[in-house]
Amino acid sequence: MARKTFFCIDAHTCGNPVRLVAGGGPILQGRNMSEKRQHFLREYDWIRRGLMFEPRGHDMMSGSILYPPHDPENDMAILYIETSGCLPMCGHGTIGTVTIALEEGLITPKTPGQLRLETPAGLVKVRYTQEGKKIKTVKLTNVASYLEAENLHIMCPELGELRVDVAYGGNFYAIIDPQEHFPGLQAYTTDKLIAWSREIRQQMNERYTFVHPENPTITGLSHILWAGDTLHQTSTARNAVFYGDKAIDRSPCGTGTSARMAQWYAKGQLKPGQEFIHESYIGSVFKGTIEGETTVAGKPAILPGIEGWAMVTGLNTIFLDDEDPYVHGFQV
Ligand code: PYC
Repeated sequence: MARKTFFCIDAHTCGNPVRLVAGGGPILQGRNMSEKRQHFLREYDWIRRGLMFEPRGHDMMSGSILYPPHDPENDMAILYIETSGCLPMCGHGTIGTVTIALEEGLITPKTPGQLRLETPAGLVKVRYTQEGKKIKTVKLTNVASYLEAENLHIMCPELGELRVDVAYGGNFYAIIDPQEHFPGLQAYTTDKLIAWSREIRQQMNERYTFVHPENPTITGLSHILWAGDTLHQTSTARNAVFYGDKAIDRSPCGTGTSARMAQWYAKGQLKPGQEFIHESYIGSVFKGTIEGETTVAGKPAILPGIEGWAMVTGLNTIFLDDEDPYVHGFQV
């Protein structure tokens, strides 16, 4: 019998789960997190599937594994694991991971109140606030985010032809604003949004190629962001972000918020100094800001600031046992 044990700490960021693997993660080869991600995908993806999919996880499950930084100036390095795969970057995952790591004493920041994190998509800087042992807010400055393409057209079952923009915020997003054609998000059930998203993602990836111009390991459109009416008057916009095969993000989605801000910025609808309060499908909120302006392969880009909060929910020691027919998880 071979049984692997993973010591996990669970949390949620504004409603979306984060499972931090604090012990039991594999030793990975690579000079940076992008290379380590490739090694993980080649040899250890069974760990992701076992810890994220049913029966140990569920459709929305998302998590991370911590590694020592490659550059001694930085505080830690993060690998993201999720039902959707091994993301280059995950915003809600970062907010949850930072909260867990600080509250549970997994890291000691070089500078109190600040962290420098190596992610597969690049360096992410963090500022956090604390009351006693509790982390109250985590604000990350994400990787450069930009509008990749606009006014693409795609056929959606039932909704017909839709206009789609594609933006990068650490992952590639198709951004669809159904209000241009139909009433707001509340008009659709999650089952419909999920089924349409799966179909649209497949069509988009068959028809177009998405590769990050500065990191060719970041490829493919993985997420669909449906824009919609806000629930609260104080919010700027609301979304339902689809990922994996059956997930709608319960948080406002950090990389999705970054992509949406980059889209608005490129169209002149968002300027440095303006806040972008982004609501999730369940009404939880991230505060978005523009922390810097830059370019990616000649395209105007921003460094999005994303602020949110997370709550640690418990400790979870998980076994992956070879005798279990569902050791590597399943999806229905
Ligand atoms: O917060 O970036 C995010 C994210 C990606 C997938 C789910 N959440």
